[in-house]
Amino acid sequence: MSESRIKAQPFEFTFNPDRTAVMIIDMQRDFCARGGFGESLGNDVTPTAAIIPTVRTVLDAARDRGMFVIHTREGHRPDMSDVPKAKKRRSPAIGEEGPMGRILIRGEYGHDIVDELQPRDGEIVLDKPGKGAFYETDLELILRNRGIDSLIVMGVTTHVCVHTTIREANDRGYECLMVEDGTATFDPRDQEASIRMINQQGGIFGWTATSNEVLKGLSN
Ligand code: TIU
Repeated sequence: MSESRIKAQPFEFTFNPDRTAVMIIDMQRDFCARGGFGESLGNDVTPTAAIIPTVRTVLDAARDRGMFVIHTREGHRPDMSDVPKAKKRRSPAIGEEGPMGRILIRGEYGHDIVDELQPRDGEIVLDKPGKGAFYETDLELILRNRGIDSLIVMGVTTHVCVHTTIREANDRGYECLMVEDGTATFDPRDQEASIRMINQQGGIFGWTATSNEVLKGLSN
């Protein structure tokens, strides 16, 4: 397949859809629904829940295009043997019982992806213990085996798991585009800064674009 183009910041993003993965970061109930990990940290989940329809629209366009799709989930083993003490100290709710099950624990209702964005057969679901999707996962192997060189990234939260993943990917040589309105922070003040931090300095970590521009690029 030939090269596609997306109007983006700081300049046009060109990509080959056959070598591009759409990554959806941590669109879990724990971050998008009441009573989960996000709320346990003192946040309002309204902004993270609000992007679900936009993420779904871009995801469906990528599916129609036959692109490779990866969903990530932040979480830990039920015995919590993979939770660093330092993480538990500053996120004490991890492992505690909540209205959606034990917070941020694999297999619990709250840990799973929201209904609207449930993975389909053939899509990768990647469980990660940290904020970045490369740390202690087989993501790099999966991308290499599939010949992926570019990532279109959506999900939550922009400044935490989305940024960490894009920064890890950028250092590994992947070209990343972050969908501006397909990502969200709990505090809206952090969203604008997060977008600027990706596309500043000539695209120091990659590109950003609106979902409208991404949809145009996926359809041409
Ligand atoms: N706290 C916060 O903003 N985010 C996280 O802890 N994890 C993710 O971003 N997924």
